[in-house]
Amino acid sequence: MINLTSRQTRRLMIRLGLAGLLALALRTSARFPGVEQRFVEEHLIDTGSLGLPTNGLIAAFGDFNGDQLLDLLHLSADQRTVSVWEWDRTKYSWVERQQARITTSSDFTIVNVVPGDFDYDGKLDLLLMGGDHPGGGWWGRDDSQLEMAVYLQGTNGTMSKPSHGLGSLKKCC
Ligand SMILES: [Ca+2]
Ligand SMILES: [Ca+2]
Repeated sequence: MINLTSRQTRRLMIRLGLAGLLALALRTSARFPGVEQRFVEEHLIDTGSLGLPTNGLIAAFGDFNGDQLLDLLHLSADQRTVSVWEWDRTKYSWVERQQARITTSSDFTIVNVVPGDFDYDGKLDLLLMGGDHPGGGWWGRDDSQLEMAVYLQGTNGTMSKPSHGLGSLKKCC
């Protein structure tokens, strides 16, 4: 058995403590980049289109089919077609619900898409805003008039425009 004086015991404890800190520091440094890298860079991952069209834009979001997965509302580049794209978790891709596609007449350019359940039946409907020459948006021109049209979702997922219109808004003064 080794007999240590209190001074030697204190030195030994300090050395053990320093050795422990050194070991901890070496172990911690392995978590930082450059020692044991799991990730090469930090940046957004290009996943491709995931089935979505490469032109136009995503105009709105909503759970269109009620499966609690967020779906996308795509507006075509000519601003005359709105299509519903549902997320398919098995394919890991967006799939268009073709029966829900809405194409407006040539005198209705869409400037806004507002999803909502407008008839309170539990199915998501669409309010389209636009016009023949909507200009620079809501307050774009003095003579601009904004038309609105509601499309209700049917039982089979189709979209239908009700026979009665919502009218229009016109900038005044
Ligand atoms: Ca959904
Ligand atoms: Ca509805």
